[in-house]
Amino acid sequence: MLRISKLLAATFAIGSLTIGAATAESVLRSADTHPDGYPTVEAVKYMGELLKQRTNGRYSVEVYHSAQLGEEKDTIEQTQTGVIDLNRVSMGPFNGIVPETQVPSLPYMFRSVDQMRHVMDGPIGDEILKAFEAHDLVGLAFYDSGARSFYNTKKDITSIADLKGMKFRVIQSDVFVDMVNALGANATPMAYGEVYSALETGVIDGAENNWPSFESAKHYEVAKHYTIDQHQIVPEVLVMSKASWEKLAPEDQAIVRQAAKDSVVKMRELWDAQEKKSRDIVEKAGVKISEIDKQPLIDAMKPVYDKYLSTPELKDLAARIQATK
Ligand code: GTR
Repeated sequence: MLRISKLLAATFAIGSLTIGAATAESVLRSADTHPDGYPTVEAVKYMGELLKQRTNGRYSVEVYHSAQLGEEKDTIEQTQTGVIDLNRVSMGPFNGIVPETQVPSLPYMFRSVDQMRHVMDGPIGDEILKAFEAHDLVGLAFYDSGARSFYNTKKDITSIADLKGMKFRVIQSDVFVDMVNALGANATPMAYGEVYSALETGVIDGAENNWPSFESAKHYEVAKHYTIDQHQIVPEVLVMSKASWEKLAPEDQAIVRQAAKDSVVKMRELWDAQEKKSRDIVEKAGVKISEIDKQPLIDAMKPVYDKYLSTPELKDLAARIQATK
């Protein structure tokens, strides 16, 4: 009885944790905008399984996929206040909160997905994870998001001039807004869940994302032109609410952190397979894929870099990323 009541007390102490009827286990609530089966959703579920095994069932994770807990901007706030325990989000919506996330979000900052993985797996990644702590969050691990490219409902884009005047939805981040505007197009920041109907009704001409998002959000049904410009390789991040974190015993904190790190390997396997599957689905559905010379786009980013690499620390972070093989 004592044991049960202790468990219950521990359970209630953690913001949104709920109680499993038979086991008195504590369930961490985790948010994700993507549908069930998407690599990020499956990776967090896997992390939850590891956590359950390693705490002998005391903790587990329930993933609320498909934006059930809200759009990314809102779920981030709820994670900061401890209403949501865990959150898997793109770095983009963190750009206005954690300045260090602006650097890996800059267009053409990484040369390849491999280089991005290498950077985020090393000391630079640890440093950026740590930066979340000043903002009521604990950075646990980075996931992948491949490369983001433009797609639209109107035409094939084969040169920078084709982007002129087109209206593209972007993540709610000034880095993304400035990137699109610097290319001569017009940026419309908007929540992910609104993009499909905005494309369909012509509120926007296009958006930008990786293959799995373009496919799973069904944007390809309405936007039939995809340009491989790969302007951003933006890592995704799994964060925990600091409020939830601080209620865990130190040994449980270590188990959570390790389970999150261990889920990265799983995520990458799933991601690599999903990119191929998603590209195949959209190609079969008749999406026209075009190539573009990236150099003029890279050159156009100079003012964006000047604006965001605004302190010696951020400049140094960028230089260290670029110097990593
Ligand atoms: C996806 C990312 C999501 C979300 C989405 C968007 O690539 O995985 O977390 O940020 O992009 O464009 O809103």
